[in-house]
Amino acid sequence: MTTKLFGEPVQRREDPRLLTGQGRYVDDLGSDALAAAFVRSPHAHARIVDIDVSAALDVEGLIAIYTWEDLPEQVGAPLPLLIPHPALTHGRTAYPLARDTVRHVGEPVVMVVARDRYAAEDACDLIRVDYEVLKPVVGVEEAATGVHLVHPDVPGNVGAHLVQEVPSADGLSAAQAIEAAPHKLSFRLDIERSASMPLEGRGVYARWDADDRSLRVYSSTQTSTSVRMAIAAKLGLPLPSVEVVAPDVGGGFGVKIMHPWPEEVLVPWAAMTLGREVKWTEDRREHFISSAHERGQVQHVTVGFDDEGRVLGLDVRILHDHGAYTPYGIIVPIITSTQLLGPYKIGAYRVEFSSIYTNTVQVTPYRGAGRPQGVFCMERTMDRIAAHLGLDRTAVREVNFIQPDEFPYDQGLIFQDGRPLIYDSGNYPESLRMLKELIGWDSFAEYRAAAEAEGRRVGIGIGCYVEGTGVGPYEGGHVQVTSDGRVHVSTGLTSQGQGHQTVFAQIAATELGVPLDRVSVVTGDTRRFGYAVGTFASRAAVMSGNAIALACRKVREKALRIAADALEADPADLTIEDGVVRVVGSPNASIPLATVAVLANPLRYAFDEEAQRATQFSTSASLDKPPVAEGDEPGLEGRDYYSPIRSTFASGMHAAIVETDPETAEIRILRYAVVHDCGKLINPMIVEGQVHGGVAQGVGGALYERMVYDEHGQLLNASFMDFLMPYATEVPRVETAHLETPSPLNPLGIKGAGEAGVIPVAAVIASAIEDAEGIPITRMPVSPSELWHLRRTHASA
Ligand code: MCN
Repeated sequence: MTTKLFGEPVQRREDPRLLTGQGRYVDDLGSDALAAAFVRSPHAHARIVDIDVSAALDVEGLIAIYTWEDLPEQVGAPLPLLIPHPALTHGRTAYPLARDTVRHVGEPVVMVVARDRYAAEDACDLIRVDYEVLKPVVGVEEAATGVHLVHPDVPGNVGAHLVQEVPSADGLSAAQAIEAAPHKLSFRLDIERSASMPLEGRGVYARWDADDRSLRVYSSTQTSTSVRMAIAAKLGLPLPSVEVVAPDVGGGFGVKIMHPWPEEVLVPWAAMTLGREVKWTEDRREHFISSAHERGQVQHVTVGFDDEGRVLGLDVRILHDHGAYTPYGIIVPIITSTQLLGPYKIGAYRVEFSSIYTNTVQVTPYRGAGRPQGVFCMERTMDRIAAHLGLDRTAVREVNFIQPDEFPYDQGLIFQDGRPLIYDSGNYPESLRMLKELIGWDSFAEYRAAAEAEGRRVGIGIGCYVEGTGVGPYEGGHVQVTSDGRVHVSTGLTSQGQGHQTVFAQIAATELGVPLDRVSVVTGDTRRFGYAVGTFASRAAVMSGNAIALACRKVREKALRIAADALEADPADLTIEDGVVRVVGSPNASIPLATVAVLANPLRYAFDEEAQRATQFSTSASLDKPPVAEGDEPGLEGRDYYSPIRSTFASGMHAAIVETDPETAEIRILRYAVVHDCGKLINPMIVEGQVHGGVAQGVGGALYERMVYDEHGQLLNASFMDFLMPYATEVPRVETAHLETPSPLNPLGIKGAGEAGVIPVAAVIASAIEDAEGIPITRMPVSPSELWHLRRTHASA
């Protein structure tokens, strides 16, 4: 490798285009397409008695109205359950249009297609749906009583129940270890429901080509290949007749991994049925009430520990509010329960969760996916232990850390895919040392004293996490060098703003020894790459990054072989620099990679004179061989896949200093520090951006964002007027330091980074507020009015 771009803080190449309004999102396409709109349920739980569309038929510009009855069998069948699990004994998914019962406000009931969105919405307004309202089941604890049911055939509203138990080294169960421990504490910890709010909502635009019976679909998705497979299966089309393109996607944060969404089936089906282009663009209210939420867990913790704070036994019981359906299986509570232990090795562990149906929007993974809840549990527990023993909070963490020489470390737990949860590498004591230095942990007492002297109330908090990243099963990369010396990279997963155009180009440029501006990258287009999984679980860098590197290595090897032939040199003596293959130590012996690409194709189409001259002489050596040798292929291109045996574990630690107003209880974050370890960094600037974005979302989850349902299952704050998100004014400057412990599991030594920023924030802010106030913080988010009430309750207790 000579053109070393891996590891450099290269500016994001996609930004000038995106920041100057030249991005192309789904709604920018198909300006002549028909518009789809949906009649959605106003009730949380109701039986559909009758649907009367007659008044809507007169709307000018109306093209079609569809109810469930109008859908062909396969299109109208329930949507797939994407990740089954043996513990999910009662998995349920929705019909694309409600069949006879609606189970949350916002569930689609009727689809209207019209000349434009105005006409479509007018028609929706005139459609009358008669409902027999049923008792809504709201609130996970009420739902768990099973008195009223969301699905009549799911007893107790329990979709899944899972217990995992890891005994201590000396064979004690968690209950026995807790019983035998010198100290014991029990408490409850809640995280409220929230959701991802990408700037661009969901959207689908479909074009049917009647001549060759093919469908082109543009979807604002994180998983274009899976959407393609789902559409082909649902619509009964051969896979090659369906292409799905994710154009620019204005954020996803998990919500766009669900596939297919009802609209992703219905819009293409309508396009095919009507022989017209059809488009649907989600509005913000639809995003609130018809997409997906997450977080939303009640957690009961019992912990036993020794005098130094060493955890001897831990018992966690989780009630997970799954909403009305389980399209994504039980991945969220599985992640909470298996990654909750974080960087700690503890004595014995028992975790149990029940996944409970309620008449609310379904739950699917949102950035961090179950980890913020788990980290809240574990880190609040560490703080409680420290408070109980009168120890420094960092000392309690330190005594429980897995040590650097203990990797690979098996937590004894089984993940969603049935594989054991094994941490590959890390250095937690060093992370903590770096964090304490960065935030000034040891000198905080002086800062506090000075602040108190001014009548200010401040506190410091900490939170640690690990994150399994780069999950399989696979991802691929294709790399082609063309005769103009350009390098075209494609991979099937999609981009929503993570900077893949830049990092994948950095990898290819480094591997092939070409300048960055020679490399172009295509993601999320099934026309270019058909086999892929998608962008979620902080996997793109690990999965596609390594696949692209492996594909480049194939191309490099072929390029060196061809160049060695042409230069009459040994491939081992060759290097590629700035797009030119050179013989090391012979400055005049060189051949441009562009010419090598011409030589690689026996058709020999060279468009510039130098390449034409260079390619004329080299056929003679192969007179006794066919132009394309057996096992070879024409062209300078290669494809490879990366498929890991298990995830790699990124980790990090955050600390914050907060100030709480003694009178108004307003909470301000004064400083926020992050030490982050995602193995080898491809681009430190992009990773910092990812961490900053994650922290901003975490601040939202800690202080502002929550879904407020009333007892009727109505979402009371389904707009940006009422659902508070932090502005730049509420997000502190994030001070970041990187630690690099390479992953031994993949060729590039990298771990994921995309979710890390969000994971510990609620725990860290809770820790800091608790430190400032001296009041236990057990529920997040916490608002100033809640803090004010907590103060009063605490004072009177
Ligand atoms: N990176 C790096 N070096 C590493 C690891 C990562 O330079 N050692 C870079 C990657 O190359 C990539 C970025 O950091 O450009 C994030 O990498 P990765 O951890 O692989 O995450 P993904 O690219 O798979 O992105 C998914 C992740 C998830 S799960 C959510 S949710 C999320 C997130 O990314 N959604 C996002 N970040 C987002 N950022 C934006 N702008 N929009 C979203 O919707």
